[in-house]
Amino acid sequence: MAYLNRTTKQWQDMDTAHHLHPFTNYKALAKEGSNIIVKADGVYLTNSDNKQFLDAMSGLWCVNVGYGRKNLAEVAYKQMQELPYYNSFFKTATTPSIELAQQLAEIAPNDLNHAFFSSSGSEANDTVVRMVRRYWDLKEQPKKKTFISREYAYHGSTMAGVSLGGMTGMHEQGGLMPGFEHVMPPYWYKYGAEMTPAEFGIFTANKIEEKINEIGAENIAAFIGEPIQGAGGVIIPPETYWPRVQEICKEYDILLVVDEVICGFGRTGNWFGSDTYNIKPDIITMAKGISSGYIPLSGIMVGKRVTDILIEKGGDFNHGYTYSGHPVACAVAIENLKIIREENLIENSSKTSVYLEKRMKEIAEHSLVGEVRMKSFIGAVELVKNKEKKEMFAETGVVGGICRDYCTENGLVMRAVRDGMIFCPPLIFNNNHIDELVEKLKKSLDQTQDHISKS
Ligand code: PXG
Repeated sequence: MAYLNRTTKQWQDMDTAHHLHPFTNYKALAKEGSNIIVKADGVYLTNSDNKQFLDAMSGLWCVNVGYGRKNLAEVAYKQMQELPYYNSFFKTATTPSIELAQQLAEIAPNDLNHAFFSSSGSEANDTVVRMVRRYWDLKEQPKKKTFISREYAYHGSTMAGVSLGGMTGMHEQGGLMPGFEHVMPPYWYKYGAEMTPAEFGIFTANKIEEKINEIGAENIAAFIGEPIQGAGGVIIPPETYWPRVQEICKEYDILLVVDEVICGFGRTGNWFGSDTYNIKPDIITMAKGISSGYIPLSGIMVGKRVTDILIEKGGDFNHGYTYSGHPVACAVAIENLKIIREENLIENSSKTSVYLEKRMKEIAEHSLVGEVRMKSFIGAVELVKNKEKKEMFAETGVVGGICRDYCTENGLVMRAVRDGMIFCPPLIFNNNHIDELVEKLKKSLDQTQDHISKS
């Protein structure tokens, strides 16, 4: 493509001059310049200097089927020629959106049989807030408006998304609306030292009950949580957590919303994280892996408890997006689901994760590593100041950032969340890729160790 004929320096200068990146320190980026990614195939990325990177993050937790899938491009090309756009407003629909909704109903957990589509995880969570509040209005309990979520939760960057989320750095930047409360997450390594994981699971679930009692159940609309908190640092809950959360939601009559944006579509060894943890949600949020990031698409799946009321008593639901049920995005998602099914990617990745876990045990031995935690194809390597004492670094995020930069230098893409090194590889990762990941990560950990012992 013509626009590829520029030098890296030219791209970087143009980028600095005209492009505001998400979640970025602009001054720092202008000094360093962006890493310009120009192509990708399988599990490898290539930048504008022709350097290759093993992508252990599936892009941004989304390219579940890997890069370079011609089928997905062909389906988009065909759909664009046949019907590039039409909406689902005013009593119309398109065939890909109907087909996708039906296929999602088949794989979704519990009795989630209806899809509402949008284009990003944030928009999908905005839909959740509006639909849940509408539900309680229709049930004639209009005071039930407040959402309970967790600290370190990430549910998006729109106003509802950021409020649902528990990132204080985002709240501080004009983010937190009233009606959103946050409780302690089941982050055992950081907070649970004095308890067994099982005790800590109950302890943190009970934080939700405490919050309900503080605010009053008559004011609480829903609890929202990811099965495993992804962008919060891959916080894997003890097995006792979700059963107790579900008991609490039932007891106090509040809806349970499960954000499957990262955990969905095979990430944890099943179609959904809800399957892995035996969660029976009233609503789930989906994005990312639904289209493997080839095209923006998101949505929510809604269960009978909500749809019965919405359909029977609701009248007009005054909510929707121009691109809700976009035919090209839905066609790509249908093909993406077909790839996942036909290549047995969920079962295969779950089997491959046994080898990943075995090799990650070697990483856990490293003197910088406090623990490695993982579930199938998502995990974190927690870097610590003192392994024996489980002591974390006083200034959070510095060492993680250093290690991430060494990884990049060594041709490995990992994400640092605070001082946790995250892996979330495409489901097509094989044993050779895992060996490469482990070798490059070991080298980066050694370099990080050297770096901090010198400074
Ligand atoms: N829910 C969850 C669980 C997510 O991880 C969203 C909602 C919002 O999706 P959109 O499509 O609006 O971005 C996400 C997104 C990171 C990072 O740095 C993670 C996400 C987005 C951007 C950066 O790890 N997750």
